[in-house]
Amino acid sequence: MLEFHPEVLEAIEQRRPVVALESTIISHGMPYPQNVEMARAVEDIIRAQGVVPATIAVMHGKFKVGLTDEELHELATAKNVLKLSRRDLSYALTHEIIGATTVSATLIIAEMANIKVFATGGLGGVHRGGEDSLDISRDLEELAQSSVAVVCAGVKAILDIERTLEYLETKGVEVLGYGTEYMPAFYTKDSPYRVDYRIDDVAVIARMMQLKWRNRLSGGFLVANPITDEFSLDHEVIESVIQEALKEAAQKNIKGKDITPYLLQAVSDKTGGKSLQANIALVKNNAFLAALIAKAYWEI
Ligand code: PSU
Ligand code: MN
Repeated sequence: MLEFHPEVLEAIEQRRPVVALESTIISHGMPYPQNVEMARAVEDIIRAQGVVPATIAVMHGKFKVGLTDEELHELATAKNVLKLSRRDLSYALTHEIIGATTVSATLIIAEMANIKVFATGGLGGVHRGGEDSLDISRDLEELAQSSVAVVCAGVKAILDIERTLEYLETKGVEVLGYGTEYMPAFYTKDSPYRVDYRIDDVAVIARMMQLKWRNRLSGGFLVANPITDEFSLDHEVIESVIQEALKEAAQKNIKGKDITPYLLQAVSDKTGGKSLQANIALVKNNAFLAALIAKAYWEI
């Protein structure tokens, strides 16, 4: 079911580094045309490092590993794109509909394609109130099961960061802070919660990946890469915006897989698009770091 873009296939055959990218951030995370501009820019940042980007999605009954420019555009503009996690994959394949992969589904397909590094914006996690709703992103389960390093700007501030870190500990996922001791909070560069290990050197991350997997310790790494100061939003402002958005979502009874896209959109509206700017900047920043990690991993 895997269908490789020729550029990606060539890289895999020649054993050159590849970085996987998710597609829900394109279809559900950002409006058009910023979404497609972001997707193209991110791919170019990776290529500029001599690494091949592979945006992952489900289209025409196939697991796509790398999209053509037309496919990227189709995904960014199509209506009713399905947001996919593990349980949606067979439906999307059977009905040949366009499906955007969340971090969780991207991890599954990246592992099938033997891609070891993956860049995204923010990882899903335990939602606020998750102790009652049981809303815990599938992202955490797949990260625990997939031998892939995910580079993200931490956990979205719309989530319960502390419980997400506890959950990752239970599941055996290393949480590495790139140049930081504290877990970044997506729009803001840190939170009060500590990461397991601060690592300042990509070669060390690559070495940890190699030693973990070579010693049959399967499972993923979370590489938390803080947003840069230039784009980091004020913590107090973003917190009050999130509180408001959460209240509205509860009033409108928005739940399940709709809650994350709803909150991202609401936060963007309430910040006059500032959070969208931050989101774009942090994804680019993560793509760059992921490319460096992929290169360092391939070097050893
Ligand atoms: N981060 C973003 N935009 C997004 C997401 C994350 O900046 O759209 C998406 C990712 O695809 C992630 C998903 O895997 O949200 C998590 O959704 P849920 O909370 O329903 O598991
Ligand atoms: Mn959920």
